[in-house]
Amino acid sequence: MLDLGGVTIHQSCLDRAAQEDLVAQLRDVAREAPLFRPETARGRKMSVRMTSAGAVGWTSDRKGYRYEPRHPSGGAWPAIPLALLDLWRAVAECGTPLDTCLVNFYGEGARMGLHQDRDEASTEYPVVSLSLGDQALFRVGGLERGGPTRSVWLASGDVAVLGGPGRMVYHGIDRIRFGSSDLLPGGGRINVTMRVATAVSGSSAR
Ligand code: MD6
Ligand code: FE
Repeated sequence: MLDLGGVTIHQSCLDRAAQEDLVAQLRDVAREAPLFRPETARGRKMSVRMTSAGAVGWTSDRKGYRYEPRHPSGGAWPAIPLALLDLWRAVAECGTPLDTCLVNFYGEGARMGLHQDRDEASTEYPVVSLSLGDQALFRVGGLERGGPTRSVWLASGDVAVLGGPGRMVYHGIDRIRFGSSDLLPGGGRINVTMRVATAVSGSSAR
C-alpha cells in the first residue's frame, strides 16, 4: 500500500484473470452505453472516451459537469458489473453502496488534466479507481490548484482510493505508456471510478 498525500494506492489488487473478466464485462457496458468524448464547459472535447454504469452516469457539455439518469443517446445506463460491487466493498471502507461507475478509455495520447472530483452530492464517500491496461502517470496534488504535486505510475490491476482528507485533492493523468500492457489487444488504458454520486451526507445504506 502506498500513500500519496492522503491518496491510497493498492498495487496489484486484481490478478490477471480478474482483470480479463472485468474487461469483458466493461465491453458489454460499452456495447449498451457507447463510449463518447465529453465536451468540457469551455467547449473542448476531452481526449478520453467515457461511459458509465449504474443508476446515474457522468456527462459533460457546455451546461457543465453532472450526473444524469440516462446516456446522451437517451437509454438507461447498464448495471454495474458485480466484480466492481465486490471491489468497492473490499476497499472503500464505506457501508453505502456505489450508485455509479465511470469508465474512461485512454487511447494513444489521451490524458486527463488536473481536477477535483466535485460533482457528487456528498464528499463524505470515497472515490475508488481501478486501472486496467497500459501504465499511466498519475499526478496527485493538494486541496489547492497550483500547489506541489507528486506522481506515480499506475499499472493494470492497481486501485487508488481518494477518501477522507484525500477526497478532494487535485489529481490527473499526465500520459500513458501506450502499448505497455497486453491486456487490451489494441493497447490503451481503461480507468474505472466507483462512486456514490447521489446519496447525501449522513444517509445510510438502503
Ligand atoms: C484516471 N482518475 O486514473 C483518472 N478520480 O484515469 C481519476 O480521475 C480519479 O483515479 C477520482 C478518484 C480516483 C481517480
Ligand atoms: Fe478524478
